[in-house]
Amino acid sequence: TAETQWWQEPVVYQIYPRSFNDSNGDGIGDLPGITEKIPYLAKLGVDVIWLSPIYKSPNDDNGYDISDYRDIMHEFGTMEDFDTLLETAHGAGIKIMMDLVVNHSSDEHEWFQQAKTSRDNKYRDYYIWKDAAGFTEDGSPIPPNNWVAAFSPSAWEWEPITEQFYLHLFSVKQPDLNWENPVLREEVYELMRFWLDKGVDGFRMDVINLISKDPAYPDDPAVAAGAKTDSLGMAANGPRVHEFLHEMHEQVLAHYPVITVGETPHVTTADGLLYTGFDRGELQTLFQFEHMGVDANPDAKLGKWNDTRFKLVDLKRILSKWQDDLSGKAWNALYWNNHDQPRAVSRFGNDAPEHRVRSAKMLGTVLHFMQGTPYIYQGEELGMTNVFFDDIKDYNDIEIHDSYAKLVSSGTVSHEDMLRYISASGRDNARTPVQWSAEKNAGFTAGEPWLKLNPRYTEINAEEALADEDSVFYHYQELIKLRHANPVMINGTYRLLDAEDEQVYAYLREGNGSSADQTLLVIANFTDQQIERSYVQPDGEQTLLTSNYTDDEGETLRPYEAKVYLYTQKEEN
Ligand code: TEU
Ligand code: CA
Repeated sequence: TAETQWWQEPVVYQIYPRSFNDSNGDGIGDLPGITEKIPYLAKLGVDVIWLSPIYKSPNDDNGYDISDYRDIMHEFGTMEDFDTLLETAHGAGIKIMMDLVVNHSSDEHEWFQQAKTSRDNKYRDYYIWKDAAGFTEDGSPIPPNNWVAAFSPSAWEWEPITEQFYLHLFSVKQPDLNWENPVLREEVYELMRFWLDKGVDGFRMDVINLISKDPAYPDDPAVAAGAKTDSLGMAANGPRVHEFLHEMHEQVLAHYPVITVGETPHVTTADGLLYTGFDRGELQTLFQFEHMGVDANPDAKLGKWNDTRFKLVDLKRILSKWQDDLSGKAWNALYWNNHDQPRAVSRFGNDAPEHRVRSAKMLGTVLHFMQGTPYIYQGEELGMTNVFFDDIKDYNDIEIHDSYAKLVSSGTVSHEDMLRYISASGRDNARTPVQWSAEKNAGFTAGEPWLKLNPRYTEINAEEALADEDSVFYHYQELIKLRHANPVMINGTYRLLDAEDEQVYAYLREGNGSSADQTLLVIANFTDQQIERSYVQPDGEQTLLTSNYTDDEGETLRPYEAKVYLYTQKEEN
């Protein structure tokens, strides 16, 4: 529809608290550290913060393994610190979305501690238990199927007290919750109400499309063929997932003015419409992963581990499919990166000193003018870059270490190649601390940072960006202001131009409803070359709305040039 809803308007900023800002010198970012930076975020102009998990956790997967959903991770502070953060953010007109991680809990959660003690414990059915498929000659239990976990070899772990396996799609310390159990589902709804009643404004839902598993637990054919790095796809979009999400909506979400986004690997646009269709009563938006796979390794055994560059034609095809297929029916979440992905400027732009700022602005422009809710990942507004560590021990991420073990120790990939792949694709690229200044440790901490800084902080940091009117920061500030002032950025219909152009991403946004008299033409040169392009001009009076150069050379596009024209038609008499 042409009329948009309030939740379609905001720009969201993701914070990975561990790496954002350390207030007490223990080397770990924390809640008071975030509160300190609310003025910085207000200056940038974002409307909403998505906080990666801040709940109590043994940090096997940095907070994505929760041991108490109603308590704060002690490294991050106290519930009082959280209340102060929420109040300060609200005072600055910024909403807060929490990360809801309920496909699995930590094995240190009270529920699991109880569940594993006996088969008739009242929490037993909160998790997924299966008998061994049999026993080897030496008496080792054989798992119920061949699924591979994201962060360990098998998705099944033998639990010796009760002699059954439990399912964990991620690490052994992240047992999957059993959504077939209505009592578990009510626990989840209750904890959601707990945070909403506190005043939080919404949820980003971790791997929420994995919560319903096929009760037959069939083998993963790709694993059997020796061509798979994990079996998440086997659990994606399961038989009861829409029933569960609809129930969650009825029980909880419909009763609060919330913003929701589901993290949903392995979805097509057809699946996406089922999760986010305006009339479905499930989720508002989702993070699809197709464009994150655009530079995956052609060798399926290696999955995401690769260091070759994407092709622009593929990227345009994927993003345009999502724009077109959801148009008028559902709403996209737009992102170039997050805490699981390499840095956008290194991956899709060019992080060489002479191109970094220009290409980072170019990427921001391309994303913010598409239809959907733009997400900015901390440091993206500074043009932060990927990092290279030559010692594997300098990396912290459980996925990096697990993949290293799976691929290098088995002889599939050499140590040198894997280090290059990690530097191009690893999650720690996103997790090095935010670079606030050129001072020691980039002003992130007065102590020893939990993860090494990116050595480029002396040149790339917030203090420098705030002092330079041509910085990436001010371009993002402008993009957000433009969105707030131009409804066509929100409700205009997207149309890709020249799908086969390998160098330029160009598209139109054609006005609707309140913006019916407006058209946007977005043109972005993804290369370091000067090239010539011409486009059919839409009707109306032309103004240059934004550019990452100070002047306009018409059909000449300079390296990484990105510009947007607005065409306004005079009212008819
Ligand atoms: O990520 C889910 C997910 O699909 C990951 O496997 C992701 O694809 C991978 O990290 C990219 O290489 C979510 C969280 O965002 C991630 O941080 C957690 O580790 C994971 O769930 C488990 O909670
Ligand atoms: Ca701290």
